[in-house]
Amino acid sequence: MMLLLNRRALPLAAAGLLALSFPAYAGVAGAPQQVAAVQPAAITIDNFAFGPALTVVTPGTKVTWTNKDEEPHTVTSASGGAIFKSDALDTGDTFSFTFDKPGTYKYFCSIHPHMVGTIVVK
Ligand SMILES: [Cu+2]
Repeated sequence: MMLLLNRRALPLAAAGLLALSFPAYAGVAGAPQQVAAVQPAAITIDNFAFGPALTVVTPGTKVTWTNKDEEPHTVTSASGGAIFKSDALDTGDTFSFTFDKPGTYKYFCSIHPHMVGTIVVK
């Protein structure tokens, strides 16, 4: 194993040790090429409702819906062109979509169309 620690690997090992010693620097040492990480967003489906009903995210955000209801639900884009459309999600199932373009994206449950939500990307 020591034979694999060549000149390229040593700085990485040192960076790992630095990250362990100084947790605040862990993100910098772990992903030096990443300028700004976009936080994923989570939406819960429960009691026949999307929560939160309105979610504001920055471009590039991956939004994940989780069905915590006992009923199947879908996440279906109401905007023109059906930008995203999940299958029926059973209890515990998830659906994810990454929103790259700014805009307002309304969606609903195709099984229970009174269930509506909005994603604003800006
Ligand atoms: Cu539903």
